[in-house]
Amino acid sequence: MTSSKNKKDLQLETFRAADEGKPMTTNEGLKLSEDEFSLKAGDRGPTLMEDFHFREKMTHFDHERIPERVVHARGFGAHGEFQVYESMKAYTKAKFLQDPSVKTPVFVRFSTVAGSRGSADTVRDVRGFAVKFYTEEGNYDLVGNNIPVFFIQNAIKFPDLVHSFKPEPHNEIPQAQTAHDTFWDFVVNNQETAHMIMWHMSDRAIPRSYRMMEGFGVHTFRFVNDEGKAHFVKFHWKPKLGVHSLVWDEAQKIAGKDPDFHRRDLYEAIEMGNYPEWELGVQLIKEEDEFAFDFDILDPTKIWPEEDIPVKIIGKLTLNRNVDNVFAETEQAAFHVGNVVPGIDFTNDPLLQGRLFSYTDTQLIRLGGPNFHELPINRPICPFHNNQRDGYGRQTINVGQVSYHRNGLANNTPSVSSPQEGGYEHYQEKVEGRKVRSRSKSFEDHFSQAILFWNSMSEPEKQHIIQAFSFELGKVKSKAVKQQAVDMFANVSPMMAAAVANAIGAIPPQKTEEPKAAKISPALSQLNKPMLPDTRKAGVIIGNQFNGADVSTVLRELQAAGVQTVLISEKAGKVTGTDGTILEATETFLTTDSVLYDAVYAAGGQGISPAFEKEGSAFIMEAFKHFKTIGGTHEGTVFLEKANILNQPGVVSGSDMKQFAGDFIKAVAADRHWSRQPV
Ligand code: HDE
Repeated sequence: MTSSKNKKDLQLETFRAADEGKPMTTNEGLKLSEDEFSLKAGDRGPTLMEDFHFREKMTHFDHERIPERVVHARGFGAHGEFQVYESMKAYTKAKFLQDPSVKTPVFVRFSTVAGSRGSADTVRDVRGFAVKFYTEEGNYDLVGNNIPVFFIQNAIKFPDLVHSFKPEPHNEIPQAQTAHDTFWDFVVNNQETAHMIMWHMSDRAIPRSYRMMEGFGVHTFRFVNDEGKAHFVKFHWKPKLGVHSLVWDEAQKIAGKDPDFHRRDLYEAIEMGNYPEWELGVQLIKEEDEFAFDFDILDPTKIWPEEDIPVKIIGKLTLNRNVDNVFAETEQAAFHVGNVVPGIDFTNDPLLQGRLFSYTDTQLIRLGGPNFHELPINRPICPFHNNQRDGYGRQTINVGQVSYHRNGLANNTPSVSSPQEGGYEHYQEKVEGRKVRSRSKSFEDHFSQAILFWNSMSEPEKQHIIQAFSFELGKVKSKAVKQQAVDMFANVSPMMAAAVANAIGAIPPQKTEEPKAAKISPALSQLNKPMLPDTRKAGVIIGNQFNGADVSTVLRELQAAGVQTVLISEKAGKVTGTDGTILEATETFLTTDSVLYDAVYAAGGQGISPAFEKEGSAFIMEAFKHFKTIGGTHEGTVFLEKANILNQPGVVSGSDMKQFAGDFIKAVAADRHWSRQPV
């Protein structure tokens, strides 16, 4: 494994095969003379059993599929590197967090949770954000999500939760959606879900790009330093590009127009050299302050508000290399919350404790046995030695006579290491208690932080939450479930619950008094995150006889600001400007769609046909409806005039090209223009 971007280095790895230009052989290495016809008794006769080549090829094909992940089946990964900004020695002895000059190779897999492997990227769902650090002390996996809390508090409920959101078993409908009866039945009967549901109904569940999502370790972990002193820690990934989302109508349309929208976005960004970056942040709480908060810091349905416990930014993750083979790398990647290094330890969060069992267990069936750690993507970069042997698919040829610990014949090696030599030592937390199956009293408050989340949202974000509830519950058939949901979320905001009740035909809640907004956390609103134009995609509507000099100036300015442009015209190919400038249109209205862009620039052209003009208007109006930046110059301005949107927020026009480009770029950075009025 290497973090290098140099393909030459990669070819040195024995497990990476470049087949191009090589003679074809069987898997046994026999050169083949024919690969199109099976061996038959006569030209028109039956195929012969003797045809070992046919049998090998077909058998391999017949066994090409492995079970998809039971959750997080749909995902996409990339390689990169992580670098710490300053030594974290005071808090943890983890080696990869000590030296700012060290680059640790990483592999990251993003995913949706509910859908099958072939489902669409832009569904309303939580996103997985799993990071494997290949450190010199072994692999460390930070297996997180883009939402900082979870639906349930105890792992034993996980199969129930998952069964409720998967397609219903009697008809296997719906795919990759929570908008159905069983999920909401689970929610109303498990009120600990309240906080997570608020996030799930928010814009966080329909991200614009994997590159524009936060990531969270969710659980409380422990950092332990070399003196054995521990801190509770929560992990955050903060995207350099800010946190951005789609709007729901757009997300649903993209699911049809380009089901691969998120994986394409990540793949293309890396191919173009726009390497996505996230900063790693940690929130730290001293061991002695474990009980200093009005929530239990081990409860995975609670955040630690950033305003109370600041996020200390400690390093940077960069993704800079696409995989060579999605199956071999992304699909075979096996993450495990229990893959830790000295200096990182667990807490008694009952959700985390259950995950420590589940991940290895699931790999055993998915990857077909206990040797999945030998797959190239899962191998540590440091040597590994122990007395484990054999099993399906074993690759390592362990030499020697001895395969047991406490031996004399090999001088009792492989030997264990003391903590000073790098041996992992579990944090010696004192525990005592009765064996019970119960919820801790300190885990009983399900609504305070759901209220905190709601109160921290901006007005447009609140409206989106109401619309999301109305959509999801609107799809629920059971009137009882709908009503229970309205009553449950009246505990968060009676106003919100009443608006939802109104939309879905339920009775408004009896409760009318809004809970007191004791606190808000500005860090929870996406509108308070960085706003940049970088790597946003603008569709440029252009026709023959466009103003060559002016349009070229605009395109240059956009490019310089990092805004990507895609030219859309009547036909794919060359478009000619008034001054002879020739540009290349790569898309037509047949091959692309308004929902696939962050912004539209109507550059126009004197040669635009009435049919093209009609389609261009529809394209622009769709962008307008989705609150996107729209710009027009020259004949393009006519589109905006005709649509009567010229004076609306985020609609830019002008005759000074530099000024226009500057305004357009600013509007793209501001992202969506929520104060726009319908026309
Ligand atoms: Fe997972 N989860 N999970 N999960 N999870 C899996 O492991 C599980 C939870 C997360 O890209 C499975 O290899 C239990 C929280 C990600 O390969 C499985 C519980 C968080 C991924 C599993 C949880 C996650 C998984 C399925 C409740 C955020 C995809 C396939 C106790 C902190 C990793 C697999 C990838 C995958 C179990 C809850 C994140 C079945 C039992 C909370 C990102 O082992």
